[in-house]
Amino acid sequence: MTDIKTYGFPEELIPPEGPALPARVTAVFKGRWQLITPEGQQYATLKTKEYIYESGEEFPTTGDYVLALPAPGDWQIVRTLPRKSFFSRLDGWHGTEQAVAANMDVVFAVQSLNENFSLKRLERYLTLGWNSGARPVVVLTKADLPGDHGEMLREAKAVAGEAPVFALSSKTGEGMEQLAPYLRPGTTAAFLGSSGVGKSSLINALAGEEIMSVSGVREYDSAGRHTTTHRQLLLLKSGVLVIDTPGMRELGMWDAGEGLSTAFPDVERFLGRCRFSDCKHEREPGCAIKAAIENGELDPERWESYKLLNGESERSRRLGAVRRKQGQPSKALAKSRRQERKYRGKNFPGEY
Ligand SMILES: Nc1nc2c(ncn2[C@@H]2O[C@H](COP(=O)(O)OP(=O)(O)OP(=O)(O)O)[C@@H](O)[C@H]2O)c(=O)[nH]1
Ligand SMILES: [Zn+2]
Repeated sequence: MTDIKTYGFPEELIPPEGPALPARVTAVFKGRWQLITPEGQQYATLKTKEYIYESGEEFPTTGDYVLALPAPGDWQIVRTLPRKSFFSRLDGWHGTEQAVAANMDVVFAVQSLNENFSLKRLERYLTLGWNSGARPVVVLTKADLPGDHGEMLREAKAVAGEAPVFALSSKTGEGMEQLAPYLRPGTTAAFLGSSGVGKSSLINALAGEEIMSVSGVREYDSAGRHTTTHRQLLLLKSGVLVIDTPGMRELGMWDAGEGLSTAFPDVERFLGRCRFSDCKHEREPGCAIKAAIENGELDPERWESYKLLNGESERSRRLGAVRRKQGQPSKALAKSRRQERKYRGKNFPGEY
């Protein structure tokens, strides 16, 4: 018997009785889902009636809590339970939103304290983090490298807003203890950051063992053989769950609306205050944004970042709308998205 609560499964989502059992998606392959269930690891497919014919159920992704019917071979997934948070990318071909990771509690926006340090990138990860519904935490890695990191730390804090900022080193372990409050057993964590900032090293440091390589997850079966069908959701010895899916590296600013407002409260407070409601904030008289920049109330750099990310978000939304017009079902999607937003407000018991 596996206690799936150790995999983060919230108590209140566990169905009172069968036949379907609660499970969490640990990896997604082509048409096949890897699950952790009360009966250990299982593989499953989607039950056609629920997912295709009635087409109301959102396709499960890594991290999803699902209900599945046990079977001698592949199990059958019958329900995707409401998501607490999720990352999605725009499926450019179908014009639909595709979830790539679900039910993260905390999202680490990772940057390194070297020449790759970029506030613009940090703002992007923070926006994605807030928009996912999880709690973003900024991690500045490689604090062991020589140099005065005070200025970078201050700059990061200035753009992070409500998100905490920590400098640490996976190599020496300095500063790692600051993450403890965000990494209680049963917590699901995801990591955003460009290649080389030290995400894998950080995960290894948290795991206390080498589970990640630069090329991705290294996992071995009980006989010590390398397994190719690796997990994308890992349970660390500490009880923390780590999500690392290929799709997370392709996140765009798809529908970043809510995340932008949370990541840029300093910009948002001037929006909607211009004389003309369709103000482009360029040369119009009575522009509140321009006035705020001129009198020093709004940092022009922040405005530039906001414009860039907002523009990206609008473009992908428009692309999605066009594609949907060409005959893609979107009602169910919009509905489930609304339900999820509602559900998100609720914290799981025992959570910070
Ligand atoms: N000095 C120092 N080097 C580090 C630290 N963390 C990671 N590195 C080095 O930075 C390089 C990249 O680290 P990775 O952990 O592979 O980075 P990543 O973000 O996972 O990169 P991708 O797998 O390409 O996404 C490696 O050479 C690490 O040894 C640290 O805390 N201090
Ligand atoms: Zn304006």
